[in-house]
Amino acid sequence: MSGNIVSLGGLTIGSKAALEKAMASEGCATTGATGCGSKQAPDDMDPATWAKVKDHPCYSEEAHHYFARMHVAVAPACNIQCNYCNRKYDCANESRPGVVSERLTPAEAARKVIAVANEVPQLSVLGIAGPGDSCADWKKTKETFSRVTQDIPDMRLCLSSNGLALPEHVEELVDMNVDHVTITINMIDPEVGAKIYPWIRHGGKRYYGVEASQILHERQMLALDMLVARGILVKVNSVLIPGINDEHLLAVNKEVKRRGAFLHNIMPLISDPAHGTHFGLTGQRGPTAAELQKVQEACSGGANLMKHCRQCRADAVGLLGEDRGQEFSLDKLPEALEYDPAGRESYKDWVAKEREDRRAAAADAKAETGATVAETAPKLLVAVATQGGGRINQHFGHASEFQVFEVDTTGVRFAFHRRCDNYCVDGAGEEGRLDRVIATLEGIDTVLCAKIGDCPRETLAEAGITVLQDYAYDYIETAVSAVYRARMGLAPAQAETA
Ligand code: CLF
Ligand code: SF4
Repeated sequence: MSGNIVSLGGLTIGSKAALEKAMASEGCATTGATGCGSKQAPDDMDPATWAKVKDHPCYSEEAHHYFARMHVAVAPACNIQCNYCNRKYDCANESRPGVVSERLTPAEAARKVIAVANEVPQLSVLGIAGPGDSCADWKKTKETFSRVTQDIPDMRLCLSSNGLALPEHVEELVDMNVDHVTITINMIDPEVGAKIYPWIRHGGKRYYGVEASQILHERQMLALDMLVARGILVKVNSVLIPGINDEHLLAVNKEVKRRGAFLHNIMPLISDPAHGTHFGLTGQRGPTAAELQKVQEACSGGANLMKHCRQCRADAVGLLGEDRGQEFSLDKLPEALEYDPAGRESYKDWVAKEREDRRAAAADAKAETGATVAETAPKLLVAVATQGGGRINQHFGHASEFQVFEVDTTGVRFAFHRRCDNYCVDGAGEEGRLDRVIATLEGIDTVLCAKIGDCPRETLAEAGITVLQDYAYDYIETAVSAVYRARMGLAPAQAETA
């Protein structure tokens, strides 16, 4: 168990006091001092790549425990039609459809970014991810990025695009120091594409069917090649559409790996008639969790897979899985705002130290597990309630998602997340919700949380799920390893107290 017990639960809005308290407990200065802890790359990554991903919550699973992103919806126009999109709602490339976003001018967006940066020290990335296409509405995207970097030079810029207009803007992206670009690539075969894209608009002309998808495919591959050649990290998003591209995504994975994509994020189609999309209205369903997992397993060994995507809204604010956009709607922002860098700078230094400590703890736990457990020991799935920081720091009843880790003799790995309605409402548990949480946790052996009451713990035990609060505020990897050793009978089990 780690000796450094710090909860990041309070490190959110109005949190400078909490930040100082957390950092003081780590023995760090609170005034933005540098050099507090190691900033070295992990063993399996070169330092240049690490410098780009270490504070990007989407490009590094580890970083998503510490850093937040925000999206601004500034570019509503689009140059293609996807059968899963209705632009009255959000862009389904990077966001959950079904909720209308607040559209912003570039000046409004820049003001909002300052407001969030002053209140959320975890903020590291500004993304433009719909509704619409960031490159089809290029002037607004470019103006937003240049306004923000004038105010906050260290803000990482990230954009998402369908790729059609992307090749025209690669040089400007390089000039603006954009080093993360996502292209949504759902096919490399235009016959498959024709089932996803009814039309595109390119060079002032509209194209339909297979011809449209052929052009889109060529432009996507060109964009990918150009970005990789310029050293920009490319994440490829693919929407998994059962019966249309499920088997085909293996070929997509191989091709984007061959061309140098950094990550491949296979996302489930979200389809509902209420969204008014072609797929929603014609009954095209999304994949089950098992179908998604099957495709991801088929792709293992190819391009690195992103598994911690939360399919964020186009106006999302906060850590992945968190949605704090409503706290920063335009009507709540002051007219004049000045950026104060102190909170973000101090936080970055604190994370560097915390990260080094967590890594050392995880390595110790891995060594201990590998040394003591038989080679044939089975795999376990352990769900954790966390508010970030890589620690078990959330009460069971407050969790609206659980991060699930798989553990075996080779170590602890993030596997997937499961969402649910939180069990506690206004301080009291709701029976109906507990049933749904239990259904959400199907297949999970153990849940780790900071606190749980007797009643829900016993109900979960009857459903075959052990809940432990003994590892409250420990690092996730350390705790999951300890649970594993206990389950395998090779270490003393923790008492299951409530
Ligand atoms: Fe936004 Fe996308 Fe940049 Fe991340 S989201 S533009 S790369 S900063 Fe991240 Fe959200 Fe998944 Fe996107 S979790 S939907 S992958
Ligand atoms: Fe909709 Fe995005 Fe597709 Fe354009 S690229 S049609 S905004 S999902």
